[in-house]
Amino acid sequence: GKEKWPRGDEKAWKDNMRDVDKDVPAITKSFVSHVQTSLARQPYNLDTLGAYQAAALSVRDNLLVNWNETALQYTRRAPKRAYYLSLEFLMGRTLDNALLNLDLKQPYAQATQKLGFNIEDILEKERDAALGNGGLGRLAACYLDSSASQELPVWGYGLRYKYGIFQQLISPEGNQLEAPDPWLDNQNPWELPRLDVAYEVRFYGNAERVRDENGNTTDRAQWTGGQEVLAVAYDVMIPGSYTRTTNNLRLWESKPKRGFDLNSFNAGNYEGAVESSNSAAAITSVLYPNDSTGFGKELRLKQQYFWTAASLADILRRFKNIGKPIQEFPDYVAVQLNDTHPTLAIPELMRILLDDEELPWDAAWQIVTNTFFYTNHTVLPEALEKWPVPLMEHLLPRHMQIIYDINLFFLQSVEKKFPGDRDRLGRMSLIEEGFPKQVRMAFLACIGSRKVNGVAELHSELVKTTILKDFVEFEGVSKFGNVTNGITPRRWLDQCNPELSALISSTLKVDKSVWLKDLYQLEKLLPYAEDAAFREKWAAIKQRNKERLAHHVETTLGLTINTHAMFDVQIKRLHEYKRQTLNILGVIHRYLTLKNMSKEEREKVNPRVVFFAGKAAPAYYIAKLTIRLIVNVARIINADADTKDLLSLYFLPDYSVSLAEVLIPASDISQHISTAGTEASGTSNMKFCLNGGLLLGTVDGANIEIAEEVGESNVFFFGHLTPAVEDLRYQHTYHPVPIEEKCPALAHVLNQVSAGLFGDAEVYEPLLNTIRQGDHYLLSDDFDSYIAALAMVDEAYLDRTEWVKKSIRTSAKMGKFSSDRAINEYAESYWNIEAQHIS
Ligand code: Z2T
Repeated sequence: GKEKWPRGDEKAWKDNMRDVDKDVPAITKSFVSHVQTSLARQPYNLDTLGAYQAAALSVRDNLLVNWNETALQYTRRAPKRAYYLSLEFLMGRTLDNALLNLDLKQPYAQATQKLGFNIEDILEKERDAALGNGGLGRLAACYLDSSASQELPVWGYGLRYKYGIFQQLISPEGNQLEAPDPWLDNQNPWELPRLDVAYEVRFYGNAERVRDENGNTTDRAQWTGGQEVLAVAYDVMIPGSYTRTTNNLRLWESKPKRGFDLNSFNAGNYEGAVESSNSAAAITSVLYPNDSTGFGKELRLKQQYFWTAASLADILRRFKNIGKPIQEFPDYVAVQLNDTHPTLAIPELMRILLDDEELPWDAAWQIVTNTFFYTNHTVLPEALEKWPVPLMEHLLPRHMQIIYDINLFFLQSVEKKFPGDRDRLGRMSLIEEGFPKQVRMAFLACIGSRKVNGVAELHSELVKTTILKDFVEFEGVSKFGNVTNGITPRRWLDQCNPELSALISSTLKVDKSVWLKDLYQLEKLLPYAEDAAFREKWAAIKQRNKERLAHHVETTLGLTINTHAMFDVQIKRLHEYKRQTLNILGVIHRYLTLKNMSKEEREKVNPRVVFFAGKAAPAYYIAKLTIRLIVNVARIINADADTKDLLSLYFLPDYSVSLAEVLIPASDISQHISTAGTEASGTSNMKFCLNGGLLLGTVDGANIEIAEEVGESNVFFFGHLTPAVEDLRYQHTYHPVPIEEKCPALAHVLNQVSAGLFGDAEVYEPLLNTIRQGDHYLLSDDFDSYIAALAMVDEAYLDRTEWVKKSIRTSAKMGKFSSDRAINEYAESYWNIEAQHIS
């Protein structure tokens, strides 16, 4: 009450402050006003895209009211905050999600109806924000939704790529082609440029050690020269579900510090001056399209430093506004590192504390190791980031010094605990020997963090027993934990499957806001599995979702799909470890079996439609060959009059979040069939199950925990277990058995492909040879049990009543997989932050 009003007449301000629109008249007014002024258009020429823009601007106004209030209350209360640093945020579309989270979908539908537009048509006009590759980026997006919904003071920090994940085109031969994703072309109403929030970020130059009065070097240095680039903030509002809390996702854009280089300009070198501007802008121009395959070069490292430096500067500035001593930094700030991509934040905070704040080394290290938390997302060796020392020395000379210092002190402490163990020192060093030497980013992230976690139980065990085994022995096991991934039930049920959402609410006799924010409530559906009338409604919704998907495919690709068949779906990034190849070889096996059947035998077969979707990293040759094989198998099978009513196959191009929202609710069975121990968690498995799809999978990642929840009788498991994998690979290498002997069924399928049954006989040889020789992902070991599992799925589908019961039971037991549960685990066990109710 005693607060001094900032400026002018308080009443004049407060009487004119906008509130959130709640009723149809207010929404109608706001929509029309945006058409008239913000868009400068008139009713007679307003198309659906214009209507989308007006609706988006109007919803944005509402979000801004809450977003400003949230920021204000956080600033006043100064609670400890958490920051989620992720190079990827795979947000998808925003409008529908915002309308649902604000509980304004109905009034917006009514207002736009009255003005001559259908809300669903409006929603379809929005482009996906696809600033991510797959699971890791979508996880970050789910965590933002859950943080806001749980009223937690969490901000995301990322990059504002001009081009998100590439658009996938499929050539007539079945090759993947990549086109740029110009997602910003129609303007983006969901971002607020903050030209006032900008930081300078340095690259290259020289780092001089500061010397003490005796001329000895100290822990401090001065970093000067090189190139300075400007980081400019763009803010994206993140509304919580059924709360005022609206958090922030801050994305950085790179800009040249000056529009042109004056010296070059004066020297008549106009082109050179413009070029230096271009190289600064290039930093945030494109998302690197690698998921858990290799990683990028110099520009990628530049992206990583640009983003971590700007984010830390911003976090530090916010901390300093509280006016507390720097030693208390970890009491106000927790930073979650989403994989090793932001690991440079560790030496960067050291640099700030040593060189700018002038803290002694130990005090700085104490702060750093209480601030950061590291999440690992893969144990595949080829995906573990390592940066060449010469590149680091050139681009970030001061950080390379600091990394050497961290390594020195660290290895000294290892030597103290394990005297004389040279092998161990070599294994644990942050620097891997070789030509060139490389910095092991996972090790740096591990020793610089308070805690390290994996993303599902099995994966977290593998982190402790494989890649970070020595670190567990050295630091103790309590530093290493697990937070099983989750998904937001708002987008992945309420938004993508509105009919199922409505059935759940009416059955539980509660408003959806209750179970959407306490997903364990779904367990109350269990008794209804025994209720025939309920089962019928449940099954009818699945059927309508299948028809919705078929309609989508019909209108976008002109293909007609049999909606009475079982829908079998595998949608994820293309990767050898995910074994789309196992699936397509299984489809061929099914096709050959059908071809050999008599007419009478065929009549007993249950029709199946197989869907694939997913992108391959542009340089991943084998993954691209798999796409080509799928497309060409589809071409042959879908045209075969003998079998096409019983088996058909579709590769849907350009997989995206919004395509997933149509595919997932339509699936009867989905496939999650990675070689045991390779898929860290998987999150689409959770999405399918939440929508009442059954799961066919290996004993891997979060599949295991899904089975624990729903019971093994409700999932279809097959394949070797993780402990067998190492032995099997050893056998493949040292005692290879010809595939004809080991797995005749698979050998036959491979031979048919080689013989040209699907055209291009020689084209597929490199792909087939990965199985014939080495077979690193164990297709020949798992093929027979995979085929047996598919047969069990067929068998189970024949008893439709029992199938629907399984479907209901699966969905009912998905409570654990809400990202609300996951984010609360991070908040309580890692970050030590508390919910802030925004009044
Ligand atoms: C990614 O999406 C994942 C792991 C990565 O390792 C990189 C990317 Cl881009 C560096 C995935 C995992 O493969 C998947 O199992 C997991 O569910 C997901 O991250 C989220 O944790």
